[in-house]
Amino acid sequence: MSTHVLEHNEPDYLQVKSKHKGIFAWILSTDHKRIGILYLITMGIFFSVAVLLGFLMRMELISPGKTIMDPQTYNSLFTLHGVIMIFLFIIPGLPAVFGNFFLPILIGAKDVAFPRINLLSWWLFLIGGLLAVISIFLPGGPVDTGWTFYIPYSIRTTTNVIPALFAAFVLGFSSILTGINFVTTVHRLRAPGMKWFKMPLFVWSLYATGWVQVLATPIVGITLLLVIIERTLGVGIFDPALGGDPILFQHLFWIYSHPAVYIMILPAMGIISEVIPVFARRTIFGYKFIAFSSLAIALFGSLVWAHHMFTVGMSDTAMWIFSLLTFLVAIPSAIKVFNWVATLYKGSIELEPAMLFALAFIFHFTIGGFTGIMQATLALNIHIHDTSFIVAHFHYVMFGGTGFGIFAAAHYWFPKMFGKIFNRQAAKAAWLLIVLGFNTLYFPLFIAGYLGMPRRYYDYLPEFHIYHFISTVGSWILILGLLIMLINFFVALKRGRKADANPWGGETLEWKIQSPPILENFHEIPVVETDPYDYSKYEIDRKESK
Ligand code: HEM
Ligand SMILES: [Cu+2]
Repeated sequence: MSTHVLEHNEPDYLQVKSKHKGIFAWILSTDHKRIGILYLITMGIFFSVAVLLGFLMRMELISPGKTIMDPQTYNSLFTLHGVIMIFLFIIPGLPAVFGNFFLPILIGAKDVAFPRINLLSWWLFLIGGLLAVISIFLPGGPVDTGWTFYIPYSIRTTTNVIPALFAAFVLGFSSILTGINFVTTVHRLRAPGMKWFKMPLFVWSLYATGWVQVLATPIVGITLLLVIIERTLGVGIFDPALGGDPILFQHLFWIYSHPAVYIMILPAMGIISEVIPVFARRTIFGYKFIAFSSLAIALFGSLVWAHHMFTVGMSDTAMWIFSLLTFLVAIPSAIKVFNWVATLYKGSIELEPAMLFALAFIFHFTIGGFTGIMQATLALNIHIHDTSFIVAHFHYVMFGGTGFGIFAAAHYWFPKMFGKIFNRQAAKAAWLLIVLGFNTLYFPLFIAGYLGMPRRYYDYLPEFHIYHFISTVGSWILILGLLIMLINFFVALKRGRKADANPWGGETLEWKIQSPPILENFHEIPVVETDPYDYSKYEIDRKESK
């Protein structure tokens, strides 16, 4: 493999001259790395806005009664917060940013299979995002239906449901195109010797995710269009007043939106599988189990949608089956956790920032997983349905899991992407605040929810005050940590020390090329001979030194 990195003096992808000038060299670029950065910037902005909305909601909830806003505003805020976090941050997050940047590199390719379609997906993402933002300011006011757009309310409300639905529809296209691109890239563009079982696990996870994106997203796209049709033409598909079936909407919605949970979590699991072996200096335990469990999660995870609907009035048989299937999805998820922990066992662990975020991921994901099993239990589900227990659960999975996966990836790959190294002490301090703040923010909501605090409520009874108060204080700590993390990255971009090609001692292909990479990633396409996580030399060293 070519390791004579520094002898060539080609400009890296950040400096490459193209036929376009200035910003156009970016927004018209078909280089997968630049597209990844475009997603990073747009998503970063959307994320900040949604965190701000979350902060405002928490301020409202710090004490009972009206604190800083009226109820209608609160409804719009949780809708926008949800829509932005889900459709503009956590679903596209890992595939679009880190998948775009690293998938081709990890399999030894120069780009994705369809670079122009890749650019088109970013444009659709941007347009969809802007539409969602514009919908806030149109007459009628911001949507207030919740991000799930449940019928019949989303047909009755006079707020701007149609532009918001249309925005989500456009975003769906973007997601489908990314999925098609990744699946094709994995099939067609692997370097010589990169057999299926030599692929890094992040690639496996993106591959499984790609299939879910392609197969599930069209369903929600059509469903959202049907709601628009229902609102404008009143056909009577979903509207009970016209003989339609509101529960049909919920089925169609969750047939996509439950698998979407795996679009969110699988790539994060893939990143954890990259980070752990590197910082434990151990060959990953159970490579094939981890690879296949991604496929199993994608497959079984697509069959469990109605666990969101145990209280709508389904037949007992349906409830039993969906409950059982949901328990089954826990198995491949647990396999991954066991394999990560087994990899850590007797490793020589280095607590670098990326590793710290990965460990926090495992901790939060385990809590999210167990509380998910609680919800899959029919009797318990009836008790905790639509309480803040659910809010705590999905924030543990989505934020504590995928969010932390994004942070792990950001710290792990930052030196490769920008050729700079950040301040590791500051990164660890940020990590500590984020973990503390996160748990202070969301753990009390489990208790409050179990005791009966409903979700999506603007006001509450005095006995819930203490939980909300602690939770709001937690949000301040969390946001402080997020700010430190962000500032640390910006300072590193401006003034960071130059990063080596391989600062963490990784074995996958991205660490064998220069930081930041050149336009076509590799000077010559590598021939792959070793496994992606071959740390046997460290393991032998360790045995000998005993
Ligand atoms: C600083 C960070 C955050 C804060 C303070 C926050 C706070 C909140 C609050 C107070 C609600 C309203 C719950 C309700 O009324 O039922 C909420 C809802 C929601 N949050 Fe967050 N959140 C944060 C981060 C995130 C992240 C990172 C995600 C996604 C990954 C997320 C996803 C959601 C979703 C989807 C809802 C909608 C709940 C619903 O409509 O039922 N949040 N959040
Ligand atoms: Cu689900």
